[in-house]
Amino acid sequence: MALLPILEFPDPRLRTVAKPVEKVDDRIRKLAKDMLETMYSAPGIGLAATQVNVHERILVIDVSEDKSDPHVFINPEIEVLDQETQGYEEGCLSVPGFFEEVNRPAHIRINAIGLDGEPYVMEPKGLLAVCVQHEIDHLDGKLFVDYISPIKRQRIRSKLEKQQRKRA
Ligand code: GNR
Ligand code: NI
Repeated sequence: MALLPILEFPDPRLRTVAKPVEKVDDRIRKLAKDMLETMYSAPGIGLAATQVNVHERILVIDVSEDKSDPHVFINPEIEVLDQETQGYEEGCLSVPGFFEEVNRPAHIRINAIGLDGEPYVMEPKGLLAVCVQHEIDHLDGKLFVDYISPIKRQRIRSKLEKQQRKRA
């Protein structure tokens, strides 16, 4: 059991673009397990490796109410299936305490590798589709606050910096 520390905005390490996982081995399986534990403990519905300062393309998600539906996506690739978008009030463990509406494609297909090393395809809907896109953004060094107004983003940045100074 290992809980990993989560980086917080505006930490520049959150802007790192993650590299593909080359081989699904015991190191990656241990990382996925620790990420799931960290996500459940937070608690959150998703976690990208970037948030725990590991810059490889792996993310974990469970949008169930009772921790009954863990998903691990390695080297995920997203295809947008049509033009429809959905708005959702997003939060982020790396931007604690702030929530803002973000619009994203509603219908997507995900190609990824599982913990068994085998490729799989999925067409997530609703919150799962929102979350997958939010997590893939992390792997590309993006945060949900990049989609809101610069004024709001700056306000969030100042408040989090102040909190972080108090803690340090
Ligand atoms: O726990 C989380 N909740 C959430 C709510 C709406 C949209 C996205 C998310 S993901 C977030 C966990 C997190 O920060 N993952 O990167
Ligand atoms: Ni997040």
